[in-house]
Amino acid sequence: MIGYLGLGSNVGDRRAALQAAADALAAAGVGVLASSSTYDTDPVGEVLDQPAFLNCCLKIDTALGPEELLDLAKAIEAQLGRDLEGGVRHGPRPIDIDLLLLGDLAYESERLTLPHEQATSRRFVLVPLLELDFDLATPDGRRLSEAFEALGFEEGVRREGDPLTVGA
Ligand code: PH2
Ligand code: MG
Ligand code: MG
Repeated sequence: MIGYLGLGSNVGDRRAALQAAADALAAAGVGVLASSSTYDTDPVGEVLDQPAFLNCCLKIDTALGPEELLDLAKAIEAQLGRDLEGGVRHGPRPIDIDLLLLGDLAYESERLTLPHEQATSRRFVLVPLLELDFDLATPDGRRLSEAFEALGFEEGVRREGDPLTVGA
């Protein structure tokens, strides 16, 4: 199934952390088909007083179901040094791997909602997602480009650098 992941980092060498996450996903058997450019983004949400993030999105191909893919994402976050117990919720983190879209799946469990709420509400997610595929839509047919258009411009999102290296 084709899916889209959001990667973020705002501690340490941000680009190295995003690349390490993409490499770890591929090493675990996830097909990493494409990366967006990387974007330097203003923190949004509950904790605003923290360093700027580096964000990008990956297009993936996987046979894993949503819960298995989430388990893998959490394992890679832990492997890359994210303190799963002590960290401030929504606070600074060396790596964050979020499941944004997985095929046409609308899915809800205690720990996961697909599509991810941020896939239609946050510029730091929508800019890289639309760079990868401008025709993306949610399972109910809502075009992400229209969700993007409805947002204001308050959330700063600046292109930082080239896409991550994938499929090498
Ligand atoms: N992630 C958050 C909270 N706020 N802001 C930006 N710009 N980028 C993020 O990845 C991000 C955030 C929680 O995961
Ligand atoms: Mg996140
Ligand atoms: Mg997360």
